Amino acid sequence: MFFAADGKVEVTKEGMKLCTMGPGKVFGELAILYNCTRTATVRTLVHVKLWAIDRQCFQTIMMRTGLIKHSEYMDFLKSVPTFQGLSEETLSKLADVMEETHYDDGEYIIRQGARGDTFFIISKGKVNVTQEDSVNQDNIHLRELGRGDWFGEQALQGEDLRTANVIAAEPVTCLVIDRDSFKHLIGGLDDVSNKVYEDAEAKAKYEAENAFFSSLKLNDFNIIDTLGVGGFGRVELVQLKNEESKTFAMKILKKRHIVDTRQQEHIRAEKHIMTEAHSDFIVRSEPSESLCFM
Ligand code: 6J7
Repeated sequence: MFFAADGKVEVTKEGMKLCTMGPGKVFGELAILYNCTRTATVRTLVHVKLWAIDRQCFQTIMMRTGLIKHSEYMDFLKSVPTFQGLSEETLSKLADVMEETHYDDGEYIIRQGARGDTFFIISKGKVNVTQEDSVNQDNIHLRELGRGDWFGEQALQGEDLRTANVIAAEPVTCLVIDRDSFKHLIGGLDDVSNKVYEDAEAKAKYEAENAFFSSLKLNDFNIIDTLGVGGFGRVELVQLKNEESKTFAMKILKKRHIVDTRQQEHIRAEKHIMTEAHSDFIVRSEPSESLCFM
């Protein structure tokens, strides 16, 4: 295998020029790696200075580097609480299959909605996990992860789709494991298979809803029809003026009447129970002042 120190070489295959290469480039590794005959011809264009490594030396270096990496990965995996219950044999298999990948600051490691086949363990740097809110499509920050944290298990368990974005917050190195190895070596771990994010997701959803609904004013709605009339007021079918597909049942109460009949506590309790229900059919957020004081 050769390392170009100075000069210029030309690479051709079956008479066709493939490229030219200058100082700093490496060539001739394929025949050693795959134990095959040379796959292309490399010819000097000018006076060239090269460094050469023979097959045996190359293989020894590769083996040593591989062994060093393997032992580094083993030490790292042992330091991650989730993997501490794994046997030496399993850890060693994991260390064998892991691929090191690097990401720049701001780069998407995972995109929500994409298909996913890999599991990630962070060995260096920090990432942000965000999720697109279904109401107004804003990205909500869920958490920050760092060295020793892992992610990407969701798409490997249920549907193949990524459920959140993971974005490098600085230069990041991850150890990546493919779906099959994940299934055989990690997927059965309690920490991984029982990981639940509901709280963060519910919180994020609530915050997004809150931001959306608290900005609305009574004037933003059209009343379409009356759904019902009760002792304390009425329920109207309303729609957003600027997004007509968004319709709601809006309960309208007269404050004067509530105060006169001393129903304040009752009304507060009703709102509290509705909020606690965590139903997709109930708006949980605080209404804006103008909606409160209508
Ligand atoms: Br870390 C993390 N926190 C969350 C969260 O609160 N909700 C969701 N849905 N995912 C979260 N994640 C990780 C989890 O490992 O982000 C990954 C995105 O790809 C997800 O797995 P994934 O859906 O395969």
